[in-house]
Amino acid sequence: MLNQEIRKHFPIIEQEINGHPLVYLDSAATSQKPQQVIDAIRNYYENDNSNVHRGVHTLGNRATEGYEGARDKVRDFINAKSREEIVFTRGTTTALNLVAQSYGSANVGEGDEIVITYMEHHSNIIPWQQLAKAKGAVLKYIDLEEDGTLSLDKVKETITDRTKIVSVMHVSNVLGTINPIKEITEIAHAHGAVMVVDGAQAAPHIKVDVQSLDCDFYAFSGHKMGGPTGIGVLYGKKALLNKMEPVEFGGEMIDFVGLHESTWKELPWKFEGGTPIIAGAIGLGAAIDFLEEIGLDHIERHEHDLAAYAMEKMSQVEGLTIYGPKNAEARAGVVTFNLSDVHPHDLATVLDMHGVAVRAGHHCAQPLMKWLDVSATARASFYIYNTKEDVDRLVDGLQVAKEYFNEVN
Ligand code: 7TS
Repeated sequence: MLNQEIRKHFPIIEQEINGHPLVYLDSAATSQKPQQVIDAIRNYYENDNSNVHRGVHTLGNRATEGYEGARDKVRDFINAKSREEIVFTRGTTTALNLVAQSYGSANVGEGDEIVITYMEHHSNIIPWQQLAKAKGAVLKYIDLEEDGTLSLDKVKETITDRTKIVSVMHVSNVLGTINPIKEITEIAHAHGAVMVVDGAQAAPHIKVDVQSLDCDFYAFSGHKMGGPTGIGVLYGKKALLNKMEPVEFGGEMIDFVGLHESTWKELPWKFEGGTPIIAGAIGLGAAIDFLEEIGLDHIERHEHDLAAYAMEKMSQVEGLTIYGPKNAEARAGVVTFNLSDVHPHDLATVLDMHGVAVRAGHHCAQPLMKWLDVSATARASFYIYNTKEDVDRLVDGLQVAKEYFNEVN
């Protein structure tokens, strides 16, 4: 599908913001939704709405087929070995907390190590901080190279035989860095540690193959890949998930309930307590269909091209600092920057006056902000509907902002 054709599938894009056509450059926070996702959710509520896994009536069967069908689509999308390895969660955050609370509580003890990096999102820091505190374990950080990449030498220096869990983001939501997950997994496994991957910024943008990566857990969110909010995925290797205890207890996840003892359903349902996120899963399934129609290779190529174009154009703006890898091939479609000493919030406000939506702040990565020695940055993040014209509009906005703040100061 051509870029202009893809855009037509996103009704929200066709609007003006402050008198200018909208340029949405905040897809790392959440992506826009194609019409077929909106239609799938609407169709579910209009025609099929019912609770799942209860058999008997027709609507119930349709809802179950929709929900479990979405699980098959996810399995195929990330090339998991079996559908039992796909657990629906509320999002990446919930998925990572599940691993920390279930696998972590059972397998991490006093003096053991949990290894993460300086570039992690708070969702891949705090669950491990809490686990380390509860268990008397040590939370270690892999340092970054100057350009915001990871070197395997430093990975090797940090992971030891005391390391029980290594958890690393696949793609950085701030620097755009694509991390060498397969190689890090090999190192983690050589020390007997499990490898957890925060795939929130990868699954929407690059082809993920969990069998090829050989990671033990992989977490991502539906809302960053054209799907609705409130649905996400935890992939886990079956042998590990089988041994893990649920963290939420109640309806749906049980097999037998006695007065003082209960047993759990088999995988994956033992981790899905309560009425599940039925419409969310169906919406995610529709988003996967849409992404696969376009092709992940095409999406990845498009974003590399946009990032390269943006970095080239933006580097011509005087006083602009871009963070992260200089080589656009080493990064996904995220460009984080600051303009002289203009506060990123002020910058984002001026850009919004010109219809350009970017995010400003710490991007839920305060340790990384400290590492970069800044309190905040502005960030443009691209997706399938963005164009080179969008980048031009961003650069025009930055030029206007520069002149405006020069005059004010
Ligand atoms: N991990 C990464 C790498 C992320 O970018 C995000 C969200 C999360 C985890 C959490 O995902 P959630 O769906 O559970 O909230 N990142 C961003 C962002 O960069 N701006 O807003 C949200």
